[in-house]
Amino acid sequence: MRSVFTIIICVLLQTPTLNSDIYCDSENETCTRDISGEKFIFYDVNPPEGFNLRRDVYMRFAIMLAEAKRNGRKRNWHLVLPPWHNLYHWKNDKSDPIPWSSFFDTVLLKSYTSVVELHEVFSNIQELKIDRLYVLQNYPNAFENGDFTEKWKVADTCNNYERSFWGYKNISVKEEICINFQGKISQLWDVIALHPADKHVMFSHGEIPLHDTYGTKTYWDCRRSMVFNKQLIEKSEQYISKYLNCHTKLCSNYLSVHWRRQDFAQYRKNKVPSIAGTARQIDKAIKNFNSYIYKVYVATDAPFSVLRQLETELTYYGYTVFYYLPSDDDIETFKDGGLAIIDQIICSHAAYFIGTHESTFTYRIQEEREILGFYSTTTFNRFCPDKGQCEKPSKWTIVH
Ligand code: GFB
Repeated sequence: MRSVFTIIICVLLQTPTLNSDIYCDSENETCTRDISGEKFIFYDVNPPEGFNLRRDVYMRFAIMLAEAKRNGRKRNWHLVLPPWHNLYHWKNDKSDPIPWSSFFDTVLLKSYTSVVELHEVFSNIQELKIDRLYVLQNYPNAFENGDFTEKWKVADTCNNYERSFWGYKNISVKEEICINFQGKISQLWDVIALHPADKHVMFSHGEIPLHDTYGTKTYWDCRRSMVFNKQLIEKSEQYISKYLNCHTKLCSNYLSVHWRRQDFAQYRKNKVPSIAGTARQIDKAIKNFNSYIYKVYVATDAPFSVLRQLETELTYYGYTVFYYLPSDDDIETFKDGGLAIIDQIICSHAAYFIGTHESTFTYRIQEEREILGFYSTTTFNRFCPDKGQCEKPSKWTIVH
């Protein structure tokens, strides 16, 4: 009788907030816990990882939260968007942490699941003490006994982890726990359950947990909510309209390429083409696809002198080459991250696209084109090395 009474009280206590994932257990005395408290997941990513892998890591966390909420759980949990700070590839943006709104439409991100910018967390508090920082680390041998199994455990030894907290000096941690982790991200809920009263939980090395499911409708629902912000879209559309003379979303009059160089050209020489080989492949693709196309948009991280060499080669074939040359104002306004996004948007709208094998920058363009509705044959194309094998690109088509 006493336990039925306790359950009723607990239900009454919880109903008005509609905001708790705490299930009152009649057998223990936890019913008095604060059920109105909001809870936050923070995460960060291995410092050398670039912008476009980080976008995927975000999706893993966002989907983990959205799926739990879809099942009626974790209603008072929010995901904190880690500011963009000190990214290895962004040579000009090393100073202040950049909020997600500088790149994305955060209203749409929030419509997918409950996400907040870090500065929003600070709108209520001066100082943040994270209850538990879980430092995720790989198992020394992922394929123990020949199998990759899902597992995690509190680790006996901790790898070196340098806390930076995106440059914020008013963030600290009460306790740090190292976790060997392998497999799906939803296992993190079990890690969180180690300390159910925690309100601020952080995971470092957020890139280690994997998607529960990749390329499914769930994946694409989240992906579709990652829309670039209005200014970046407008800037890109102005360029497409003014220079490429296309005034619709699905352009028919230019080909685009993502020509990843830098570390790819240096360390993956046998996977990327030479400059002359690149021009040859572009020419071949245009002749096969639509020989009336004569405009080629090049997005690249190559030094300008190398880009000019590609331009010379393509001009020799009779093509007009376009690339986005930011003004000083553009650099100031959009920063390295925004300028790269402008390149991605312009590539997304082209009649035909060729990307760089195993570049996440290319993958995100391919996803954008799937969302726009291009035929997949115009999207999943890659540059091949001049000689040797050229694996087919993986093809992740949209699921509605
Ligand atoms: O996004 P990202 O990590 O993709 O590329 P990958 C690295 C960064 O290089 C981008 C710049 O975020 C941009 O800042 N970048 C690359 C570009 N391509 C372009 C481009 O066409 N235009 C402009 N404006 N900028 C990963 C790396 O790169 O590849 C890892 O992050 C590692 O560190 C791995 O090197 C092999 O997947 O291409």
